Amino acid sequence: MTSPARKISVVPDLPSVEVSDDLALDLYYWMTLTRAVEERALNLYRQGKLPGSYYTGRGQEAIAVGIALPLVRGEDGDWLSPWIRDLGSYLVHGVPVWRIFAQFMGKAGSTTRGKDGNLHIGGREWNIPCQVSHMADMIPLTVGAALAYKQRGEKRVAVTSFGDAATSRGDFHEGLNIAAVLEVPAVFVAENNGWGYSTPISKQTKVTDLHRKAAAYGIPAVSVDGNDVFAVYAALKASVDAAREGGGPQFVECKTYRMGGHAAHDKYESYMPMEVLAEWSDKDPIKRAEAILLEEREITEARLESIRERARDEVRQAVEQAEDDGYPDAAEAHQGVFAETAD
Ligand SMILES: Cc1ncc(C[n+]2csc(CCOP(=O)(O)OP(=O)(O)O)c2C)c(N)n1
Ligand SMILES: [Mg+2]
Repeated sequence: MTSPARKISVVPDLPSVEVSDDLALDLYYWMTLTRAVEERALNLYRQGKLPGSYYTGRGQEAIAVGIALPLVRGEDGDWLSPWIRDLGSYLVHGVPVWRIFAQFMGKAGSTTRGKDGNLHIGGREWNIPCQVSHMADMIPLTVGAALAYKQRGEKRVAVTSFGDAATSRGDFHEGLNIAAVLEVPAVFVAENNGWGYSTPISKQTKVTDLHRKAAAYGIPAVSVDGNDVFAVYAALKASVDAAREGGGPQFVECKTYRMGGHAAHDKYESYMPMEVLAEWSDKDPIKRAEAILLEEREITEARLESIRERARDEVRQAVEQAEDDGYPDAAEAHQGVFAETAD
C-alpha cells in the first residue's frame, strides 16, 4: 500500500476576500495620510528641521497599509513589527501622527524619548515592539511572540515585514524554519523592492521570487502585486485568518520598487536605471487605487478630495503639536536603556 506524498503548496488557493466600498475608502484614506506625513517630513528634513537621516516608503504605501488593516489593534491585539518603509503600518496600528513627527524631531513625545529619530517606534499600548534595526532581527522576535500566543491558547497573530535583502540573512532562515516546525501563528511579509542600499536583488540572492524561500521551509507562501492595495489587503486578510485559526505560519511576498534612494541623503541617480523608475512611477499605488475607486466603484472625486483634505489637516495639526512639544530632559538619556538590577 502506498501513501500519498505530503504536498506543500507554494501558492495555496487563497479564499476570495470581500472589500466593501467603506473598506476601500479606508484603505485609500490611510495611504493618503501616509504619503502626506512622509511628504511633510521630507520637507522638514530638507529645511534642516529633522536631525539625522530620513527614510521614506514612497510607492510602498499599499503594502504598509494592507499589512496592518486586517489586524486587531491595541495592547491585547495582534503583534506588529513593521519594516522602516512602513510608516502606514504604524499609523493604522494606532500610533498618533503627532508622535511620529515628535520621533523624527527627537521631542519628549517621541516613543523613544528622543533617543532615536527614525521609525524605530514602539509601545505596549499598540503591541508594536521597538525595532532592533538590524535587518531580519525582528523575525525571531516575532516568532517568539507567536509562540507565546500559541502556548497561552490566545487567538492572536504576530506579523512582521522586512525587505528583500533581509531574506539573505541567517535570522530569516532560522526564524522561518522554527516557525514552521512549531506551527506558530506568525505572518511574514517580504517587501521585494529590488534593492538593498545600492545592491540590486540579483547581486545578493539567486532566488529573486522570495516566496519560494518560505515554501522551502514548508510555509504556505503567496506573491502579490505590492502596488495594488486591494491585492495586498486580501492576501494579508486571508493569511492572518489562516494563522489565527491554527493554520501555522504564512508568508506573503509583495512585489514593488524602491522609488528613490535608500534614504533621503542617498544619491540613487548614480546607480538606479531612471527608465525603470519612470515605469514604476506609472504604477503608483495611490493613483491606481484612485482609478479603481472612481471608475469601478463610482466614488465621486469630491469624496476623494475630502479624504485628501482630512489627511492634510491631520498632518498640519500633528506638526504643530510636535513643534510645540519640548525636548526630553538630558538626565533621561540613560533611562530606559538598561534593565534595573537589585544593586
Ligand atoms: C545586519 C545588518 N546589516 C546591515 C544593515 C544596514 N542596512 C540597513 S537597511 C539595509 C538594506 C536593506 O535592504 P532591504 O532589506 O531590501 O530593505 P529596503 O531598504 O529595500 O526596504 C542595510 C544593508 C543593517 N541594518 N543590519
Ligand atoms: Mg529592498
